[in-house]
Amino acid sequence: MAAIPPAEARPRRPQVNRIARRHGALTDMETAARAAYALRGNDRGRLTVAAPGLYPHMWSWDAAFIAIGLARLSPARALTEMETLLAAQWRNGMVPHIVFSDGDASYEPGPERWACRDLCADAPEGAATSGLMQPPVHGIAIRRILDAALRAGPAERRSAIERIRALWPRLLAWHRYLAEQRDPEHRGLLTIYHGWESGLDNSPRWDAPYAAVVPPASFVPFVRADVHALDALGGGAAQRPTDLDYTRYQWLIEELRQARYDDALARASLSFRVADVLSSAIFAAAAEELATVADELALPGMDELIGHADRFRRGVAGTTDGDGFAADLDLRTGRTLRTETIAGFAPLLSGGLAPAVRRRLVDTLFSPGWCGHPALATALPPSTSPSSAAFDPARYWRGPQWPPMTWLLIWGLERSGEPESAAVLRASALDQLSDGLFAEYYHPFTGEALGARPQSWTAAVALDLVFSA
Ligand code: 9WN
Repeated sequence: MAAIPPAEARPRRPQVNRIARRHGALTDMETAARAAYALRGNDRGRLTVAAPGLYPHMWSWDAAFIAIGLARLSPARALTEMETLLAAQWRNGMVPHIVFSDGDASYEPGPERWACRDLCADAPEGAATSGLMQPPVHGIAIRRILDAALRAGPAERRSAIERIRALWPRLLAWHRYLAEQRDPEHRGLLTIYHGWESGLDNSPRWDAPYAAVVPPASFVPFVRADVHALDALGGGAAQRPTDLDYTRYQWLIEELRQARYDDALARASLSFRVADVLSSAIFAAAAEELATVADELALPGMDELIGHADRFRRGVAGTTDGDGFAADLDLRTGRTLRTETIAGFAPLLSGGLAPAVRRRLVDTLFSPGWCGHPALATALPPSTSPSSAAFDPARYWRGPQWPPMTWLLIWGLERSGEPESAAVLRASALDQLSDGLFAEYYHPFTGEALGARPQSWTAAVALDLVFSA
């Protein structure tokens, strides 16, 4: 039996304002059953749409979280999700941020606006895709699917291992693309060309770089579809990025089209280029997870994956302040972007902090600026700290709580030797999800469900949290 470490070496139990389960809340098993039902409803056969209405297609990092949840029900179906996504991989290795499903033209920008196949020989032949990427959570998903398959019967295990072997060249090509094209200067930080690539689209992280994205007067923005889709749920404009944000998003797509989705041209010409610390931490963690898969299944590329994990772990740690809180970098101006957003906790995913610094970062996570804020309905990290001037409790990534972000932090705390803190967050997360609505995001003070619902990745992380408790 392992020796019990001395008290001072043990992680301290965070002091947070725990709340009892609300009246009428579902039990964990009821939450899981409803989550499975929601995922089934969003399943279109070989892909799960991110959410009906607002997001009727497959999104890259959503698909990874969805696979993590599906692995609890069926490793085989979880692998189908990854296979569909990776079948749409570009020839240069990029995994696109949207894979368009047939028959729904309601989302803007749709395939015609991206025009990837017309503009770039790297775009795939099959499904239409966008021309951006999203955070590389996929390696984490593959590890979780393999773990689930190893707990299953021999036939299911064998089949899952064969399918992971078949996906392996695509997974390696994806990681190589990220390491080579998105970090050509070996900073250990991934470059992104659009806020959408960060997955945290309108986070205050990007306010300064977006201020420099100025569409020409001749640019005519297309009509937004997102606000109308949310109106049906009683949400609408107040919960989404502003029109000014959207015009900038659309203009950046135009700039990318002009660069014909060529990485070298994009790096040289785009008016938005930042090093994204959260995506970089996810990349380090995913590379490490894939390296363990390579090791166990005797697959190629293990040293390369370990090399990427080391490089990006150091890159992320290199952006931190004295308390381990991480920052992004504006590559156009060379300025460090220190914002009070959830991305600051990136090192809890990638590791590499000295234990005392990591402890201070965990203390920050549970402090009144974050999970310990007295007005929170559920003690979970908001996307932006309520003490930040940029905090907006109902607007997209500027304040609400996002269940997949909570999941990532729980996962990161567990793997970085902070299991007690992870357990506290897990209990709060299950409490939030016991409304059974699986909202895209939650109002941190009222606990109100916001955005699209049922959002597939929310249902997926609910399933995983119930079964990993
Ligand atoms: C643009 C699907 C996606 C998530 C992103 C989230 C939102 C899209 C949008 O929805 O982005 O990619 O139209 O707002 O910000 O993280 O992957 O759920």
